[in-house]
Amino acid sequence: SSIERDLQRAIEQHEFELHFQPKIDLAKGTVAGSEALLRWRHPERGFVPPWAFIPVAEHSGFVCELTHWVINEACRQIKAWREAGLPPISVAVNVSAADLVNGDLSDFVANTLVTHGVSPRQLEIEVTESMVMHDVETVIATLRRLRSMGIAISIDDFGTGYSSLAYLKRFPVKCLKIDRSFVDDLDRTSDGQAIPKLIVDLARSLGVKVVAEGVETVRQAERLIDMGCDEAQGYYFGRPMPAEDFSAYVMQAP
Ligand code: G
Ligand code: G
Ligand code: MN
Ligand code: NA
Repeated sequence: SSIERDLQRAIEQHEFELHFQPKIDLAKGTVAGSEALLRWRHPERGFVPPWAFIPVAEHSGFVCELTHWVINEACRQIKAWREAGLPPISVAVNVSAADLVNGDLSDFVANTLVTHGVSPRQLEIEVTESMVMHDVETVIATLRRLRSMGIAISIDDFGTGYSSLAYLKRFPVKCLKIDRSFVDDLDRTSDGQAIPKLIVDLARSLGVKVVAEGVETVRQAERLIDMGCDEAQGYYFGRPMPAEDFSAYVMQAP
């Protein structure tokens, strides 16, 4: 497709950029980390949202090249923030199933960390439950290699995929992210607390961290604090923003 051809050109022409959304430590109110979200500034089409090109890139196999760009850019930014005197902030990047099945992701990550002199503790990887369904053994092997390098793995959109809880025991998971549809329900329905609470308790008993996504109101934040959720992200705390805005955000944060 024309989008496919455009994607290759877009990398060469530096049309992609990462925006960063803060993750807030709910107990302390401090910035606990960030999630990197890909943005495409197309010269004619203007801003192209991820849902319009990531599925295309996944379908064509180009997504692996895109993920490499994202990981390199995340590491470059971590280094730039460090050189600017910012406190160390972790960056979580989203990857696709193809990145895990191809198996070379851990080599690429290892090399890129070395190139930029970045600690593996500052880079995190977000995967979805559905990715586990693709070639389970290969995916687990790739995730274990990443984990053994010191990279934290989060399960994104937790509770929305088709998967069994059994994989949680086999996966080197560091964190569950409560999908924003469940966070929405927190102040919409009377039983809205049930699923977020269940995920918080599950994370607690597995000994993993839990992050709520899509927090838009103070009420949602308060309910999540009450149930013992560790971290949250969402428009209430901060939108995904360009790197310069994100560093200003961190500078003025508690
Ligand atoms: O803000 P938002 O519109 O950025 O993101 C929409 C969707 O695109 C989310 O599901 C998010 O996980 C996905 N996404 C954003 N950036 C990336 C990326 O760099 N790689 C992949 N694979 N998905 C991304
Ligand atoms: O699937 P993933 O969790 O990676 O995607 C994050 C998506 O959620 C991005 O599109 C991001 O822009 C969006 N997002 C982040 N915070 C909020 C929020 O508070 N409300 C809504 N509606 N979307 C959000
Ligand atoms: Mn994500
Ligand atoms: Na999500």
